[in-house]
Amino acid sequence: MPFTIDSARNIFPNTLAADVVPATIARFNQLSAEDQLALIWFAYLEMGKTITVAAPGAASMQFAQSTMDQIKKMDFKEQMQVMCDLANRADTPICRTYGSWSANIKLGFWYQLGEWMEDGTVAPIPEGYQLSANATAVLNAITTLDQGQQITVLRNAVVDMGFDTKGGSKTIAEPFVPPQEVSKRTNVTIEGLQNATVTSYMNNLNANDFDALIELFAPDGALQPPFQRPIVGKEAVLKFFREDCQNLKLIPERGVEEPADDGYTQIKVTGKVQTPWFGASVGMNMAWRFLIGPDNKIFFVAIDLLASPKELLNLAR
Ligand code: ECH
Ligand code: GLY
Ligand code: GLY
Repeated sequence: MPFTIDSARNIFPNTLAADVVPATIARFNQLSAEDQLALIWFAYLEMGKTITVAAPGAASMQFAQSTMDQIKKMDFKEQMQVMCDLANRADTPICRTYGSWSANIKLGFWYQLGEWMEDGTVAPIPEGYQLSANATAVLNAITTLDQGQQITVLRNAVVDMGFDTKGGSKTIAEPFVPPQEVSKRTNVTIEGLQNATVTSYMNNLNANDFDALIELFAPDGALQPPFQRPIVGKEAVLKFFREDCQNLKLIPERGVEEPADDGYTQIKVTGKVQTPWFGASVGMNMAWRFLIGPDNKIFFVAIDLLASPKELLNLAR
């Protein structure tokens, strides 16, 4: 039976992903806009005690500048309205502009607003604001997660805000970064695995060499980011790499390779991933599940955020 994208999604079914992340987001989405903003504010302050944004310049903000200038000029009431509109996903011009930004630009926008909320340029969360009982429960749930899961909840909350024009218009993403010079590249080693396609995948992604990276994929190949549907086809995957995958650091640790049906090979790798936002201070526990065709091209790869560090040792089928 030949593989389909749907059947490929089920390789290594014992992999335990951090389903607590989408579950928490679902509970978060039930809250009022005011509670959502205050909850993130409190969560962000709490997390700030142990981790800090390493690279606020992880996003280049020139595309958000005019929106941020616009917000800066508003009075507190209007500013709070804009923030609530974003949380409510209202159909307003600012929410539409926000909806057209890549994930990193959305994160950089809120990073800037957070600074301004702190220094009094933008309306703060009212002093003594009382979270509802449900919001308090969600905040408590977030504090029990590991750091990689916490930053994923925050990222997903931010990415979901604003008004999504449903792929109508082009995404506004950061400028292209040139791939790293070949002489400066690092090479990963993966305990228990020697597979040239997988090693090149890791090395090219670490070097921002997306043109070389995409050539490892089959024309109808797919990539499934954590908690998302697969992105299918080389063109769409390349767009995703360019818009959302700059300056990541993949640190694979161990892997296993075994034959699958029809001359395919299935490979599972576990290890850490760092985002440019937090650098080495947050290592996310991840798995990659590859299905590679007889032509050695990637037919499918799923990237999962793992439920616990114990899962790093789980290479069972
Ligand atoms: C304030 C209060 C009002 C409301 C808001 C506020 C601001 C919040 C801010 C939040 C900032 C959050 C940040 C989160 C960053 C998270 C980044 C993550 C990155 C994960 C990347 C991964 C990559 C995996 C991949 C691999 C591949 O092999 C293929 C590609 C890919 C406080 C003002 C909102 C400022 C900065 C979680 C896992 C490994 C799939 C990409
Ligand atoms: N959180 C992984 C991604 O969608 O980029
Ligand atoms: N997915 C890119 C980043 O947030 O680091």
